[in-house]
Amino acid sequence: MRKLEQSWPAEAAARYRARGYWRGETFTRVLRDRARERPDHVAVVGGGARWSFGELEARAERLARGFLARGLEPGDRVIVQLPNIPEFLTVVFALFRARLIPVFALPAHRLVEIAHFARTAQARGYVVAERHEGFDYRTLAQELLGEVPDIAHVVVVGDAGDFTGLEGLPQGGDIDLPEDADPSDVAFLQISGGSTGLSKLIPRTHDDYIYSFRASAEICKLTPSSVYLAALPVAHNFPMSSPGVFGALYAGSRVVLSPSPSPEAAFPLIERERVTITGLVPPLALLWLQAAPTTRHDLSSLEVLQVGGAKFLPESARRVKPVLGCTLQQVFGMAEGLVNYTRLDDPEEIIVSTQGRPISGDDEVLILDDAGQPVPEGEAGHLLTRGPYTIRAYHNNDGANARAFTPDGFYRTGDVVKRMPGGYLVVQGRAGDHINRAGEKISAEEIEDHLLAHPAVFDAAVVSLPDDYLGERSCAFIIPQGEKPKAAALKLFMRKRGLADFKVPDQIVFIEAFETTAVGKVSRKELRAGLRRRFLEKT
Ligand code: J2J
Repeated sequence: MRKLEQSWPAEAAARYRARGYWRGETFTRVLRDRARERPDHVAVVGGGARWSFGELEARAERLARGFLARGLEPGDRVIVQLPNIPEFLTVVFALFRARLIPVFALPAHRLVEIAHFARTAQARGYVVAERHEGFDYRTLAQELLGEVPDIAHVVVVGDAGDFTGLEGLPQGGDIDLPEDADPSDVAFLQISGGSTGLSKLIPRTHDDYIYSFRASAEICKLTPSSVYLAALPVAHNFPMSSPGVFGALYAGSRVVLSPSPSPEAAFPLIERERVTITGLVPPLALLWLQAAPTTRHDLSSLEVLQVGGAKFLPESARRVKPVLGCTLQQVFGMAEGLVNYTRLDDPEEIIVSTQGRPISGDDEVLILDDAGQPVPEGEAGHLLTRGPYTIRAYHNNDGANARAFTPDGFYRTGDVVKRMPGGYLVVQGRAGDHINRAGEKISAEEIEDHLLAHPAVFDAAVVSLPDDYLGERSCAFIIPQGEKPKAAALKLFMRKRGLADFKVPDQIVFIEAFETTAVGKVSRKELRAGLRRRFLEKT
């Protein structure tokens, strides 16, 4: 079996075990335990389905045999690109049961991203839904096979066309399922926000990830009578694990999957299923705050609204309780690990003005100035962290590892934060050049590279601009080559290259030249900062 690496130094691992964070649990055991304890409790609701814990486990087992009978082998990586449908959970638990390694992609990803994940993870399988929001993923699968021939198996949920459907997988009744994973094994690859260049893959182990969502479920006070609504795309780390669908299932709660985070889709589900907790990114929280006062749906079951992924401003945060009648919880997390929460019983001022404090007493947090020295409490600095669920390395990426981790294993988050009394963090901004567009992280560098491939683009610099709705939007400054192209044509060019829609620049500004200094060219970072500053001064 091809094993993936993620390891903590022996001393740290021993400490995390001794302190009860890593309890030797695996995803398969967690589901088995819940299925034994409450086989008939409804675990998953979505589409037309209502599956109990018992049914979820039985379906996952059947599918696990199906994947292996189909020819996938334990250790193989399988890209999972599914929207919020109940099959997401059966597929993922089936992959765990078969010792296959899911690689999570978002429904918004297109050929460029999927091919990159497939190559980097050396994936052999790809599981997609037939279509979602008008997009046909079978076409994408076809294109992927052209680019990455190592993908030997495509499985489609829904009408499979020329591919194999989930229901059409071989029954595999005579296939022996492998022994369960070791808890310290890598369970799956998660996708990084991609602050520089292409997204990196994040190997998470059973031990570390299960700790993060078990502790999150405790912080969020989930019980078997809680109902968690997954409104954001469930493959994202926030709705997956903070506490997300996994934390909810761990606690024996019910998971409800909304096909979209819009009030139109989510409000009726909240009413029908008596949802108690859900999570949103700030722009969606604003939309909900706008829609709630006039909705005909009863939202009174909602006890907690979590907001995270990007900064939620105090003015907006203050409105949550009066408008929605529930407790706000700010969540500042990252797929690499560290997650901070305001606690449900924190004073209102902490809840509205901070992004919370870490999950674990063993989350080590450093806040350093540019010279690497700790800053005093209340002053802004670079956030570095290590702990029982923060990775020590990306998958197969020595260059990124050398940049992102210190020699003693701290992860450089790229975020600039202040530490307040009690260890609460306030996010001030970030050091890197990515754009946080409504919680979707976009690397300026990656977009510039795509723009430069257009024959009419001489040079390009992509920056973030403040945006009332998105928080930040992307703006590409372009020096044309020859005849100036139309902005719409450039955007279409980006889409046709197979780039996720959210990465297509929101705004394009043509300029004649970039600034250089007397000494020569300025760095890309200074260039982007200068362009942003001058643009904002003019408007
Ligand atoms: C400001 N910036 C924030 C916040 C994340 C829970 C919640 C979110 C994520 C996530 C996650 C922020 N205020 N409240 O994985 O489990 C920015 C920071 C951070 C980056 C990570 C989770 N919450 N951010 O958003 O991997 O810049 O994870 O480093 O997508 O989002 O992005 P991502």
